[in-house]
Amino acid sequence: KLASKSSGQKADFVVVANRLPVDRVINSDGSVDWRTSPGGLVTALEPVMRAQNGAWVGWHGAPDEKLEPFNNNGLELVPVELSTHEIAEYYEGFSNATLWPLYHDVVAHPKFHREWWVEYKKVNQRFAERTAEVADTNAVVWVQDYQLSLVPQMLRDLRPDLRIGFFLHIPFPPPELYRQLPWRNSILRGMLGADIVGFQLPGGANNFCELVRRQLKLPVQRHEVTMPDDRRVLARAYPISIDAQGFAELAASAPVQERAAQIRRDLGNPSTLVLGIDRLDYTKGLRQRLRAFGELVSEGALSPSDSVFLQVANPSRERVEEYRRLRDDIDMLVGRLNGNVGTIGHPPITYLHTSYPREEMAAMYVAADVMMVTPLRDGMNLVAKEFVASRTDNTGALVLSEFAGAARELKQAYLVNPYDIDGMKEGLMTAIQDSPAAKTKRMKAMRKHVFEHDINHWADEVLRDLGADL
Ligand code: GDG
Repeated sequence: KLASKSSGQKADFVVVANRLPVDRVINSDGSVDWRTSPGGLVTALEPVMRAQNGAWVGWHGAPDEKLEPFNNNGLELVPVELSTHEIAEYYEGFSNATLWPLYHDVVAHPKFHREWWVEYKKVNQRFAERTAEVADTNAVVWVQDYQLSLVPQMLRDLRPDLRIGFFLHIPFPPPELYRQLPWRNSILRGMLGADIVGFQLPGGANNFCELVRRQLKLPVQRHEVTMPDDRRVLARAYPISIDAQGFAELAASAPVQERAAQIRRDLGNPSTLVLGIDRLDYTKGLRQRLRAFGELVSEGALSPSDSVFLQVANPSRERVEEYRRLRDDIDMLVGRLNGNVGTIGHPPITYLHTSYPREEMAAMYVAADVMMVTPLRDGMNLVAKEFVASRTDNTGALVLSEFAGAARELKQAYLVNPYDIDGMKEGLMTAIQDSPAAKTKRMKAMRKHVFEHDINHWADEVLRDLGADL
């Protein structure tokens, strides 16, 4: 039986997420290393993990492989094994082809398969069991995201002594949509196993409370649910953020500044560089954004000889059918637009289907004149905040979808409705043509907000409510 932590000790603070925050690298001599993936969550929680004798429970990324707990750079990692079949049904199926589209306004059709649900329950139970083994008496456990929404109650059944938090990184949909889910009540009950249920926006917390009231007939007052045994569950918003300081420092560094200048030169020194960076996902509004830009070029509002749209799409969920189709659609759309409106040496769209190191991302944020973040629905969208943090000289403009969680905070962005192609064209043109003074005023206000509400602020709020603050 797998022991608790690699040291044999139990943990006072446990993060539970589908993935461990590390990637395996095989060195040329065949030895194995684990590289910490540079997510905001790890950055924010690392100090707490160290100070509180923490552990992270999650899948290590390879199918059909059982690993013992191990320590990497002072982070205690507890792997959960997943079979190929479970990855297909729990992860690619129920998580990413049922819950993901359902929670994002059904912009793609959610698939409901009873076999997937069986695997989802089974895997959630395994995560709960592994966590129960690792957590010390009265420990604080923080469960992340839609892949693990049953874990809070499963864990409470095993370990009623624990203090449990749950955070949903994606939107929580309106009752009218959520109620389509055949397993709607089970998922609500799963989440209610936590003491604190966190959402990106107050709207998500409201939707949840409304459903709990309607579906489970539980009393809810001021975002506090009273359970049949009188236990209280608090549902509220904790808008996630980024390591703003870290991004600003990286962006201002000499190598990144030089690289940014190089990127502009490589693109032919356009007078307008428009940037998009997204995971290749149908929620991100890539089609609409490309169409809006393409129309502006073909109508002559933007000239292909001095306007460039740089779109980076990170490969994502490539085994899910909908994502494969999306990739083909985007390939075709980019090819068609460049074919229609490009001139020799000036394809207006530079499309890159790949991912980059953080330094390169920062250089792109610095190089751009306008950043377009136009999801059809997005829990928060960290790219928008990273762009803002990177603009240390207060230049540049952000075109932002009203349907990104970030729009609630970044009110000085050029806000657009991504379903409205004409509105998006107008928004982009305004962002390009506005006076530098107007742009600086907006950028300053957004930067102030992001620096005052960074990832540490977010983690502090959640951990305080969980009673785990330092
Ligand atoms: C989910 C929710 C919510 C992207 N490309 C590269 C790269 N990235 C990094 C970005 C950013 C992150 O990935 C993407 O975060 P987003 O928030 O934009 O989007 P999701 O992946 O959909 O995240 C979202 C988020 O969870 C957090 O709660 O905001 O709403 O959907 O940090 O910089 N990083 C590197 N290379 C890349 O090519 N290194």
